[in-house]
Amino acid sequence: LQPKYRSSYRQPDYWIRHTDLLFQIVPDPDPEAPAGATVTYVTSTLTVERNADGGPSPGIPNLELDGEELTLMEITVNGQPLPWDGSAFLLTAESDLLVLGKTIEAASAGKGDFTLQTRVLIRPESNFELSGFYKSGSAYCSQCEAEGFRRITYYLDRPDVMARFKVRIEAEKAKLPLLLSNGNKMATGELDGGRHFAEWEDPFPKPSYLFAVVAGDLGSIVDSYKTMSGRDVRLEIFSEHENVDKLEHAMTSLKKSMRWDEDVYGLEYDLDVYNIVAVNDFNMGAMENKGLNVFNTAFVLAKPETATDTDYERIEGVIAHEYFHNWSGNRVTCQDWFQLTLKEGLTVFRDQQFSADMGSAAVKRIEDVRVLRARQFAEDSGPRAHAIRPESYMKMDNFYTSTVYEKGAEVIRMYHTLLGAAGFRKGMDLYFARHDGSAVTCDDFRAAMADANGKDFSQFERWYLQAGTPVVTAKGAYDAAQKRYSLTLSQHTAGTVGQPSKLPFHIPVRVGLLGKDGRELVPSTVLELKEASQTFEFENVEGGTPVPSLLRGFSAPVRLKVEQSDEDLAFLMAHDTDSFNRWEASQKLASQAILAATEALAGGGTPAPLAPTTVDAFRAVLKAGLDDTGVDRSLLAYALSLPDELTLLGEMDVMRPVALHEGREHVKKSLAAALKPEFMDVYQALDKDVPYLVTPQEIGRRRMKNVCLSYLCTEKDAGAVALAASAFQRATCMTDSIAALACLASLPGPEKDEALEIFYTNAKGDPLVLNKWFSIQALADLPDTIDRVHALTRHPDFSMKNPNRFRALIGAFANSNLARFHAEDGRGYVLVADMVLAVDKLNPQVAARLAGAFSLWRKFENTRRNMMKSQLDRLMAVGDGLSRDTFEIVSQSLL
Ligand code: B3K
Ligand code: ZN
Repeated sequence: LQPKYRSSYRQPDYWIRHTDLLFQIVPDPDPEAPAGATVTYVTSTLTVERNADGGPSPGIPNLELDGEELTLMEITVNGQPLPWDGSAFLLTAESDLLVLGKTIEAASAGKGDFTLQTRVLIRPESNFELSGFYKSGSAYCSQCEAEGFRRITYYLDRPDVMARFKVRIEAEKAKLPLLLSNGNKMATGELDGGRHFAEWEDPFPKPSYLFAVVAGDLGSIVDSYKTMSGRDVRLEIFSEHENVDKLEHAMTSLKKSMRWDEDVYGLEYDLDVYNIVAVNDFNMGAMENKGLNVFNTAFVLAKPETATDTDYERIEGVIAHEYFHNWSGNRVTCQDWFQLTLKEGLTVFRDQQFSADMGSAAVKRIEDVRVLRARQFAEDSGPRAHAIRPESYMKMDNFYTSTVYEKGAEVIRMYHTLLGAAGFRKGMDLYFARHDGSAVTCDDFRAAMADANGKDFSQFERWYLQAGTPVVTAKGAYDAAQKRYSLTLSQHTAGTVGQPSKLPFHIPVRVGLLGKDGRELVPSTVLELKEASQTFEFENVEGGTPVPSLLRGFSAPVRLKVEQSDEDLAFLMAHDTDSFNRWEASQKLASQAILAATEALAGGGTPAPLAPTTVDAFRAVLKAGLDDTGVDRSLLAYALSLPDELTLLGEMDVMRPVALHEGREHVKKSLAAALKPEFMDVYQALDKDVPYLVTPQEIGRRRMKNVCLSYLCTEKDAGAVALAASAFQRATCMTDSIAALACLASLPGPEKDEALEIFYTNAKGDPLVLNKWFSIQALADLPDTIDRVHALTRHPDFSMKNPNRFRALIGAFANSNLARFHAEDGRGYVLVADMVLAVDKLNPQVAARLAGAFSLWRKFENTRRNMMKSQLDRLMAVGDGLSRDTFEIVSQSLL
């Protein structure tokens, strides 16, 4: 289990310039095989070329091709079959390589250029890892990023090897009428025995991770798009036939994305077709294969009865994300996998900008920061902390992390903040002009930003080198006589595993100053904090001590420490001109109250009553919700939503999840009690029976209404049950139905089980709706949640083979029901470790991700710390029986 290091990057000794593939899906020749079973033969013809200038090895070195779970049937060089006596090639079982040595020298007259053909047998039907070529439902599909192509054929499976691909697929026509691959369709035709074929050609050289192939019997919707230069692109989205009525939103989102990338970045689509295929079994959200995206159904299918507002928003975002990859990822790709954030951080930033433009920028920013704080801050504070450009990995799939993606996007956002929109665009233009068609590095991106703007980004490199979340401390002082306000900003980043000390980062801190009357005295300005500590002076500040509004829009991925009284926070909640910071003030006000209550409860005491300032501040938000003149109710809803438990846990020196849960419930109940009539008024005013529309106004209305409902259900009494049960019965869209069910599921009495049964029946087997049904129960705040989850693992609809279903139940429980996962008796830990072991045998990527639920064990109070550690030890003890993916996570967690 050798890790790979970023520092060991060398160019390959050989390039592959042309890759011709033949896929033959045929009946399984094994007489014992079940009826209808198939195997696939893949014949690959590669034009191999010696890397003349950059290849690290002298002479004619060995060619070592990656391969995993392949059965080699035939191999030829320049059309000549190679002998199988070990003299011409070598198959190394332990390292999964096909090695060609002396053969090359002879075949290429000492030049190193030749044609290699292999024919392998693969078994998509028993590929439960969902990497490589596999079956989902009745369709065959592929997932190659990061290193799945080697499970299809022997190859130089690394992103800097870019080839032109031609693909021919042959299959039984009746069962698999649809045959797709990347690029343009060149030919189709009939074959003997009811079989047919299709041939595809992708004119753009690409790395193997962007390859895709699909064969199935699917339905679709078709549309078209005229690009800014006037070319027509055929757009088609495929799904199982019964889901074709849920594709329209994805199509609309795709067309919006195409327009937006032209408008904002001048980037145009480059092929004549753009295909998207939705499959039910998928490890991640979606995949940006050139011209043929493959999506998890959860990120495509939507209709009001089956998808929530959040689903609609997420679909729009992910469709855009994969589309934007066509430039940031495909046209310009990564030199090696350590550079993953080059394409992912950049593309997440681009999809965030897009969603901001489609709806409300402030709402989008709040949603993104909530996720970053909950997930990425946690990752950064544990043993798996890594820089956005990691230094080593064992299994690349373990590095598709919140740090690489979401913090990576924050780093891109900081360029944007430091350069402004126009400067950032100049940098992007230069990046694409310099690197179109090549595989590059994060340093190349940074250089483009610097060179296009004449700006020094050398210190900025530390964001790529150092792990951990910086803590920025702010202290202000006002000199009334001089009318001068001085702001001292200091930064410190705690050591992380393997990186005990850190150098100061280059941090953009956007600030404004407000007068006591709410007027903006100093408008938003970006301070550049580069030293450990710096003081910034603001002159001519009139009207007494101002209230600073710091880190506006969350201008850097840091934790801000600043003394703010409840009064200042209430003031900012009401008056800050920066919408994000109005929300931020509400969160800080709530956090302070929750953490104080938690401390009291953990010490066996009773929490103090809520400060009247806090109650009044929340009352004002509720009152604003009654205003019908265009207020953004999503913003209000988020201001009313208390910070989530994972974020709050990260604020505690010693993590006490159950006390925290109780502290948070205490604050929520207190607010609900103090403002019951106000919550009820808003709830009733917004509880309208109107047609379902996915507009920011309507989403905001539902969001605010449902937040009120959740407050009104915190006191677990008969009134709450009646309210939630009625909301559930009256719901006419999934958003309202799931919001009501989520409340009901944590309340006592038989109503919840009745509602769950109705929900289950109404789902009529729809997999995405059933996922919600499982999640709601895993997230419930009930004394017997763990027993219910146990029982659900034996439910006929539960499956370890479907990642969505598995995560809906087990992932939700382990990552989002902290009080139950971390329950005193340790049963939550045992259950999750059991599940890691069970799923690891089928799907290591899914298992490894779940195992991450234990990684912060050192930060918990003693009892839990020991119990979590013993589950990690138990996983470690499996030894060779553990997948490399899970081994990497478990062993790192123990560091
Ligand atoms: N690039 C893919 C992720 C592939 C994950 C491989 N384990 C999706 C995306 O970020 O767009
Ligand atoms: Zn991506």
